Amino acid sequence: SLNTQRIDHIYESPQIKNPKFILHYGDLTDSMNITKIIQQCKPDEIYNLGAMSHVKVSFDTPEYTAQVNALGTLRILEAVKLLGLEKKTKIYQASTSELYGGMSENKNKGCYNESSEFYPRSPYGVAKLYGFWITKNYREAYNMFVCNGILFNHESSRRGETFVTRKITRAVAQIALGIKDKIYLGNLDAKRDWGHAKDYVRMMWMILQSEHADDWVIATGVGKTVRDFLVNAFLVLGIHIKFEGSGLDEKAYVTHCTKDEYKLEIGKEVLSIDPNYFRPSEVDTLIGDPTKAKEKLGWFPKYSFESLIKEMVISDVKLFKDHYRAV
Ligand code: G4F
Repeated sequence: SLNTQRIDHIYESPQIKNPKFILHYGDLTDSMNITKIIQQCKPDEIYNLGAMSHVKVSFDTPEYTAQVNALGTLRILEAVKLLGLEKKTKIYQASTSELYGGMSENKNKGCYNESSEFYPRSPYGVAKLYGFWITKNYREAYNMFVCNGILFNHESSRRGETFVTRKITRAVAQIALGIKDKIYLGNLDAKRDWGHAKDYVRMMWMILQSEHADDWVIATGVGKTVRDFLVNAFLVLGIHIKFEGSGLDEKAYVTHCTKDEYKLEIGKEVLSIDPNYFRPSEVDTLIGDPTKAKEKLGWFPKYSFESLIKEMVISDVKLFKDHYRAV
């Protein structure tokens, strides 16, 4: 991707003498390309965050998802081994809470740790399951320092616009500024454990600095619904809403506004349900238990659910204000 806007402030061109940050063209579906980059760089650490990461989209592109998320992981592991870098290069594999699948049959009933059973419910989750096990297998078979971080949902103002948190914070900012009428969402009752990406990325680094290679759950331990997220996002701007109706006919309306800057009409409809956003097999509840990370690595998240939402909404309000000022 040539979209570098999130890293332009730290990017140094290779023309600079001794640049600290260099970009390479890479593609996880291309073994030779991956092997060549690893051969050139001989890295101390690899963080494999590359994925087709949208769960809903994976139902439309299951084969591509497997190529990238499952075999892409194998390509990195095998390249490191083939190049004889097993003792030098540590690898972090971005595993995911989607491995658990949130099935009520699962004995952990929605609160998962490193010993919980896996039951992925999407092509994305199934492909990531291969990534998890092949990473563990290379650790056991070849004694490589390779680790899985089983990350629950992690968000920030840089989150992709089609994931539900950012979709909500962008829409709330647009509705409050009068740019958009309402938001369309799918399952409002899905429950997730949402943390801040900054906290989780710090933990990724800590995982590779730990004494032994292992697998780690990274989560806050707090579960909230999509509905909670929407209510809290409007509240950041002093907009109170109430829900009426049920199923596909559920709506949300403005009840009152407490900030002069964001006065919406009382009774304004701000949410409708769109069945297109439901998944063929939904993961209802995913809440993580990060006890091991806290006890063994001393990791604690610094952000709360509320502070995460506040940061995202304020950032999106600024984004749209700046945009409309510029045009
Ligand atoms: O924001 P989401 O699309 O994230 P999801 O599916 O939980 O996956 C994210 O987190 C995983 C765990 O860390 C990662 F592995 C994965 O790569 C990705 O980053 O959806 C969250 C929930 C779902 O239950 C979904 O059904 O929100 C529900 N939802 C309701 N309405 C919606 C919408 N999701 C999206 N994207 N768009 C909606 O309109």
